[in-house]
Amino acid sequence: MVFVLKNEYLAKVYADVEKRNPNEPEFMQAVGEVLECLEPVVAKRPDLVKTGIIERMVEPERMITFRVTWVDDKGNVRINRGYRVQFNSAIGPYKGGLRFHPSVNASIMKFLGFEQCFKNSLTTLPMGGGKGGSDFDPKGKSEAEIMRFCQSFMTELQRHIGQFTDVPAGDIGVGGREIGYMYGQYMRIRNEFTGVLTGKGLAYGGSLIRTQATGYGVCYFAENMMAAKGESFMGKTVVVSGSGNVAIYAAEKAQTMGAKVVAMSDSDGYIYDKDGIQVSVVQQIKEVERGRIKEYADRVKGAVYTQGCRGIWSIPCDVALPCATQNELNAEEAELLLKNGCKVVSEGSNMSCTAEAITVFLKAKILFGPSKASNGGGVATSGLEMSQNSLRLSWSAEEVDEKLKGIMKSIYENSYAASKEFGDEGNLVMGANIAGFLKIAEAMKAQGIAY
Ligand code: NDP
Ligand code: 2IT
Repeated sequence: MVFVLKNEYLAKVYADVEKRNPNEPEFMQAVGEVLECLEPVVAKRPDLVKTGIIERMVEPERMITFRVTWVDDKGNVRINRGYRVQFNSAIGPYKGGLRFHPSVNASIMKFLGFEQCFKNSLTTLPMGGGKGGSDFDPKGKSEAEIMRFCQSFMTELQRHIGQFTDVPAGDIGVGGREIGYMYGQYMRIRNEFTGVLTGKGLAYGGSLIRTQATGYGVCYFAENMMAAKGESFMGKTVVVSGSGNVAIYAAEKAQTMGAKVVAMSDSDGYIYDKDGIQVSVVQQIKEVERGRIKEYADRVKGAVYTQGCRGIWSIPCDVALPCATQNELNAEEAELLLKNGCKVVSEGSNMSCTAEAITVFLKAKILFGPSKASNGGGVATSGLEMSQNSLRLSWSAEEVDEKLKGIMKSIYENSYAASKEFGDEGNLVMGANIAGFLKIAEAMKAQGIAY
């Protein structure tokens, strides 16, 4: 265990979770980080200990796994496993993305669902936490195979979700295309037009800015951290890992705010463009052609491609925005970033940094935005999509963007304030965990325990 749990009660909670969830390293990592941050809360709030809030919070309210059967283009019957973890509904309907990636398993679903509760709480909107997905690998599948898989997945998922129960959205491997196919199947089966998914197309209930929201939010959060030190993105060199939905719009926004993004990646390797990445070229390759980042170097003069995605952290930068996947940045890579002058890290992917890497950044006292806080713009805008669906109205891009900016500012301020109140000013890992926790804890306490 890399976490230091001096408090006997918290150490016991951790040990019990570990016993009940063997071989789930990602889930234990997410739980360990939160428990470590809750030490000062436990000291101040014996009422929350007495009512078993923390033990209840680390156990999902419900976890559904199901078989997804589909037929590939050659007529073969294929089987995948589907998941929906409904983690906590104390402050609103379960809300969180769906991930389609071959690495998906119970541990990854539970870490994502657990963290989603705190993130959603921080957004200031009334949303509980959940996550889902499948070990289906979208790579190399035809359009028709993707459609059939999404339909089959929703045939089962539809019985567990609803606009007031559980509202899924996208994540790795699930974007506008997949949401469209799943929404179509939901309507076919249920015969109702309702805001049951977010990230929908604009023609059928989606919100402007939802596509951009996570990446934009990551930059707004970084800008809030920097503004407190009299700094901004202007003139900064930035490295963004990944080249999916979050990475693309983080890169675009960082450039708009005056920075130069010099590197991006996918799971095969990374590109370096000393003149500044042309985001429109990345969009053409990844969003339109669904190709590989390597192709950027074939199209843009002076750009260099290097095989192996982790090498991206060896590129000197002022600001690092990890936007690919969990544990994509370890302690050695964190040291390397610091050595090369990096002063700001804002996590776009969930749990981007290993626990050891976070320790390196916190010790160095650089500006570190933990994903629960820094990437909350995506789900926050999903919340705004839900509001628009309920109102039967659509807000303009400017209206949504202004609300998103305001929410990112609140997330920063509330996290900062909690870090100060609980004795480690500026430690936003602690601040975000505590601020996110307290709102859910108060709700759970008020709602009582079913004897
Ligand atoms: P996409 O599927 O659009 O893009 C994922 C990117 O990360 C791709 O470049 C992909 O490369 C890379 N990647 C995925 N898995 C791995 C891996 N195991 N190792 C190395 N690289 C990998 O997903 P998103 O952009 O939506 O999501 C990225 C991260 O942001 C995830 O952690 C997600 O949970 C988080 N997030 C997403 C939100 C959203 O609204 N979409 C909201 C908040 C957080 P390749 O193509 O080679 O697989
Ligand atoms: O991790 C996340 O916050 C997301 N994938 C977005 C969830 C959502 O419901 O918009």
